[in-house]
Amino acid sequence: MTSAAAAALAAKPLDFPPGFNAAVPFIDRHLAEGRGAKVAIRSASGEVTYGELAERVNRCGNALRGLGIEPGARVLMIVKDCPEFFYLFWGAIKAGIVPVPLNTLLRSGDYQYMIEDSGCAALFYSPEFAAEVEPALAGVGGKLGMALRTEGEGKTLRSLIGAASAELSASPASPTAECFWLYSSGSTGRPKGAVHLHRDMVVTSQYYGVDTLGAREDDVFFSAAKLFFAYGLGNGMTFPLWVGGTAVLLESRPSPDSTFETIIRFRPTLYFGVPTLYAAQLQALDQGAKPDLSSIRYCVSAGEALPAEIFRRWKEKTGLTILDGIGSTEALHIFISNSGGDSKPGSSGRPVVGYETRIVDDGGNPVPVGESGRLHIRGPSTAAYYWNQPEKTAATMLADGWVNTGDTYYCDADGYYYYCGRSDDMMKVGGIWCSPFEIEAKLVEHPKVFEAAVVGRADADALVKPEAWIVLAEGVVADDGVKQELLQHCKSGLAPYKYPRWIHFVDELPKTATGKIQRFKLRSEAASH
Ligand code: 3UK
Repeated sequence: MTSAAAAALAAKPLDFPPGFNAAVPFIDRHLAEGRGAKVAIRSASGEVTYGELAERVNRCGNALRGLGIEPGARVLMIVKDCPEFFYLFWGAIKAGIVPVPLNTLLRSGDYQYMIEDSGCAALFYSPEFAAEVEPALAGVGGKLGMALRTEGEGKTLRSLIGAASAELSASPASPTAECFWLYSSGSTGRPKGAVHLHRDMVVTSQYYGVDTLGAREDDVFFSAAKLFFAYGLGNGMTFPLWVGGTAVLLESRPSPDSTFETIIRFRPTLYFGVPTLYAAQLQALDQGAKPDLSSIRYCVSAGEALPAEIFRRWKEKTGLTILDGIGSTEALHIFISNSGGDSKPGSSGRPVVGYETRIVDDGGNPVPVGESGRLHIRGPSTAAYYWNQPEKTAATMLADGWVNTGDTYYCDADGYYYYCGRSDDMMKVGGIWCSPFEIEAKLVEHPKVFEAAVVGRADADALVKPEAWIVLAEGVVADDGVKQELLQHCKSGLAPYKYPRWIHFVDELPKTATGKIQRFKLRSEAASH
């Protein structure tokens, strides 16, 4: 039997009662199970018990209905990691409304696109993001029914929650009814809304959270990856709510300082990071930081491949094991993973229970063990489709429930999976999607740029970052001043993680006879630098 088949076999069937609404097991169940007084959420601004959480979710669901938002309508969330994120997400779901958390690092143009694409009924945002959100609201004009800040002066989500009724019965749904969306970026074109179902969070919480990671009721979860990522949404919200544990939230940007402070103060038992952050934290440790990490049972990494060297140095410095696993927005969470008793540094691990995997060649035929090919996965948490994108849906969501991950992988004789790269031009920067074409488009917008090509280059920690090769416009002199000007141009117009870390000025770009940029030549050029 292949390891994939064995894993799928080991999965316990999940039980969904008639009319199943995901808010019932994640929120309401804890009252029935006597956890009302237990702390569900802990952050610098205080604590929220399971009892308070359930009540505020009800109030929020009623507030949304009171605003005239109909069941099935989408509400966009541009919300920092705070208790209101929970109230809004679960209040919507319980009321039959579809929440759509968005990346809070994006720019107004991205938000304007998502408002129009989703056809949402409302948008809620933390005041911190007003500078990018409000121009988007102005840009869509009358097309959006309503936008409200979560907190602050006047009418806000918080004031509405305070005034709404505390009683709400869950809107009847089903395991395969539409529940929430998450946007995922593509290499060309705009982000796609992946439509997830009511069962999906149950599947990821049980099969990865409990059965693979070993999460339990006495765990305290801290995810440096934000709740708006599928990764953070699981780590920092659905896993703790599934096992009746405690979620620790950090509102601000996850830096080595802020994450160490949070760990010292709240003593999490499970910590979730991305490779770039582990690398930065290691640097802080090398420079003398001595945080008490003794509360942590396991560290988890996902979003991009964890270099074996970071795994090794972290273990040496902290004594802690980082469990690398690959997940995706489409699968909702991790589907191939290392685990406590079963890990191989440098690999993504083995398939998570409940998921099947196959590695195929360009013709769709399985490749022999040890050979690389395209990774396809199948499991009960994958998105049903991309909103409004039948072609992209068909290219990714294949026949019989298989999903094309877009990743190239090989599997060794022991059943461990190794990441070899993407089959498109997309790159992960700090665990977040980054399209080279988007950075190129921003660069050529600048009058001093004639042509630009962006490729991924590995930094000293073996983590990929964007590198730009630029042909300047006629008569422009290549000097440090132009470099700074172009960097500033990128930083002000793109999400903050998308600027090129290296800029090279060249006389021309390598091209094919038909004028296509030969990125592979730039990549090998980069490798020889
Ligand atoms: C890449 C990895 C190698 C890979 C995610 C955990 O990253 C998540 O979702 P996204 O939709 O990106 C998916 C893509 O990211 N990737 C993620 N993890 C790894 N590559 N090793 C890894 N460990 O290209 C994949 O196709 O942003 C991660 C849980 C939920 C998630 N959504």
